[in-house]
Amino acid sequence: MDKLKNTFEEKALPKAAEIKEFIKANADHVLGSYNVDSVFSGMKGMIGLITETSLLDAEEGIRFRGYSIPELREKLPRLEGTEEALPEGLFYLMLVGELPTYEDMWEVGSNWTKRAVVPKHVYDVIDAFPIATHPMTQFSAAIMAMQTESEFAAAYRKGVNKKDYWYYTFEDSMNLIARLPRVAAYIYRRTYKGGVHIEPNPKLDWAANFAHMLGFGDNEGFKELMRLYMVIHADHEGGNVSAHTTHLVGSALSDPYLAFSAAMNGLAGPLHGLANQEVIRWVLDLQADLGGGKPSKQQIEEYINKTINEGKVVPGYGHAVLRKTDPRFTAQMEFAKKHMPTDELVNIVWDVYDVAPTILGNYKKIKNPWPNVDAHSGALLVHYGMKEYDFYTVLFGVSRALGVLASLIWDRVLGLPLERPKSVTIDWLKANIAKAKASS
Ligand code: CMX
Repeated sequence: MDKLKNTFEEKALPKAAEIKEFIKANADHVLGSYNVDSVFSGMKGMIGLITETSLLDAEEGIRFRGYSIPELREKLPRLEGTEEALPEGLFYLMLVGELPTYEDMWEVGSNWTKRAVVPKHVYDVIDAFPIATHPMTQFSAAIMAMQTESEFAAAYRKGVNKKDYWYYTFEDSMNLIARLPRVAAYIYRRTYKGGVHIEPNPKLDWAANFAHMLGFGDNEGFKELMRLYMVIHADHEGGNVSAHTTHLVGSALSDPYLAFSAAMNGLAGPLHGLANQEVIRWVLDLQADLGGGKPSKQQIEEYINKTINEGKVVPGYGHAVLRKTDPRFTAQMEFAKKHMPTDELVNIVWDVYDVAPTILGNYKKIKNPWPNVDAHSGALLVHYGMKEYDFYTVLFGVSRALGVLASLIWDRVLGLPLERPKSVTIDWLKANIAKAKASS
């Protein structure tokens, strides 16, 4: 068994036993109450999930196993001569629950390098799509094509004991994470670079190797950006669409490939991960509207109002949980201030940030007028030459695998059950309310 799997087993199995005792002892503890509005608000704020890897606070933002993004950027191990923490270390932290040593982080990386072999038929499936197919559609289908490799599905078919589910979920999750950069880079090079592909470089860390396979191997700035990008997009507790979908589909004991592909279909929605491409499209449309150049703050204000008056959303702003500037936005802003402070597109993003919260705040229905993670990421990518914005959500997806698959392994260790919330009809609701009123 590999070192990470051993470490995980040592930590997770006693923890699972402890949690079972905790559930038994506290089963009657009331957590909250909900009303008709909660049911019609997409279940926002209703506690219904357990996710160990991260926790989101509306004011402060995300904490991964208790560590905020600035703390992670300081405490997670990094390579000599570089400044950004490596996603390998974040994965270790989310899975094991403790900060990794440099060696722990390194072991995760070499483990993924060994597993990063994509079967040929996966490339054939991608190549069967018309070239103009959206990269997220190609990505989701490629993950489905990899399902032929599922060790969980094979073990289940042979009748594996449920106490060993986690073992095979771990194998599938590690294989998937190892292979996703290769698949994503293949889609990028096929779609935008004439099908000229670049072999992996096993000497590089996971994010830098991804940058290399995308075609940015000579660009140290882009490699640093990929390290940061892969860390900050990895997890956002359990209720967001991609994390929740992984958990929900996985709860039917669908294997990690089936669950993660489904999650990517949710990430491909414009209210979730697709917002990162929509932000750049929105800024370019704004510039085109004005005949090019850098818009003034007043022109940005007018364009925000125009967008809302046309019944559309301003992409990159608002959040279902957050009520302040997303620290993932701030981390990218700090990166940009260091590496590209005079970039025009980056400066437009900052000008939007200067004016949008006040204008959006004037629309009383908008609960959060502040920027989310997607408001900044595209401008950084454009700076380094990745201008094909339809591809951006695939980058988000590769990173998101780290958090949601670490969580899926925990789901199987904890033996979490099939998810099956109750639904009712509106007639049922009316009758229920009428009955309550009659008896009061
Ligand atoms: N622009 C215009 N209107 C917005 C808005 C925005 N950025 N954010 C919210 N609103 C509107 C909603 O569309 C909704 O309008 P209706 O009542 O007419 O339907 C109203 O304000 C209330 O919405 P809310 O309670 O504030 O926000 P929700 O929790 O329903 O939705 C989110 C959250 C992110 C989908 C929403 O803010 C939005 O659409 N933002 C733009 C898209 C975006 O950036 N998504 C990425 C989120 C981060 C991620 O998952 O990657």
